[in-house]
Amino acid sequence: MQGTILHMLRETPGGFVSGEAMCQACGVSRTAIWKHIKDLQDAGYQIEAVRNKGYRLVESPDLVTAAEIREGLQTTLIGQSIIYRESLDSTNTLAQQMANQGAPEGTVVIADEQTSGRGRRGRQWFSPPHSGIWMSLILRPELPLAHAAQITLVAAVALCQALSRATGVKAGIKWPNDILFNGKKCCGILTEMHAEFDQIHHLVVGIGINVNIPQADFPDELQSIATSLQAIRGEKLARAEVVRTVLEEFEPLYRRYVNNGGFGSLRDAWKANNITLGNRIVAHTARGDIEGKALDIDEFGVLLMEKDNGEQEKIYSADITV
Ligand code: BT5
Repeated sequence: MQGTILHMLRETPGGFVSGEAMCQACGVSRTAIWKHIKDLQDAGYQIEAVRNKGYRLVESPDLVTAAEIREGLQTTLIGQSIIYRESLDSTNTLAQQMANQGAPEGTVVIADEQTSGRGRRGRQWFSPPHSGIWMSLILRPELPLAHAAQITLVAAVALCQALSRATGVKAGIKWPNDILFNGKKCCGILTEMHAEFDQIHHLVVGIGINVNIPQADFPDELQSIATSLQAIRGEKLARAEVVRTVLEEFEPLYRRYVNNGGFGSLRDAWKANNITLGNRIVAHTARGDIEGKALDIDEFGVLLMEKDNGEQEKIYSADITV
């Protein structure tokens, strides 16, 4: 309902929309409309109300509420259900709970702030309020467990394409889960899964995007390794627009991935956006550090390295230093 009201206000930039027209569009009373307008005002929307004229939108805050994201969203699966919270410990945690309780595929859980955002291997993810995109997608692909990690690569391609389309920022993928611009990380991905026997029951793909974080606001330990779209572009961006673009880029890639049975069909798109291959890297694996050149990625998303002694090595899971 708030989405419809917002949509009507935005369709009439600078002008008034009558309360009557809103009543008709929403099928509710004037009092109900007034209550929704009050809620929107409380959320930070500046809406002018003038007797006999109606309502006028003066200014919108930069919010990532369900109503804001839905406005013009061009997807049919991802984001058909959106759960927004002002603050969460971690969107991945709530998404896992909801997935266990049967939330449908494509559900998006998003928060304005995370108090305990997490990265891989128990690391922390800096997630301040009003400035980032901290969200998790619930997916239910019918795939063997061994394929689950590839979803991170699918999301990475979607993120690069979305940043390029929504903001013009040409970022690159550092295998497997980092999106970098000029060597600094602007997005991270954390895929978590629940499996039964050898099949995926559900996946939660957590996506963090530093949008409107001034460079000086990153903590000291992140200064040299993190950046934001605002720092890159020199201006603030509308977060909801970036969210929409990410969901719109992810959906067709995900469908292709699931229907064509794997990462092979997206490999070229991944390569086109990667900044890993061809470089000397160190792969920090559970078996120790491996140094050499990143040669290629195979149709399962596995990284192929050439070690300094000329031997080739397959890297299934690691942190990479480029
Ligand atoms: C990641 O882990 O990059 C995965 C980040 C996923 C975050 C999303 S937000 C929504 C969802 N809910 C969650 O709780 N998480 C997901 P990893 O590759 O392990 O990188 C973590 C490292 O990145 C940290 O140890 C820091 O060095 C650095 N880091 C922390 N916060 C950062 C930030 N906001 N921007 C850039 N780098 C950051």
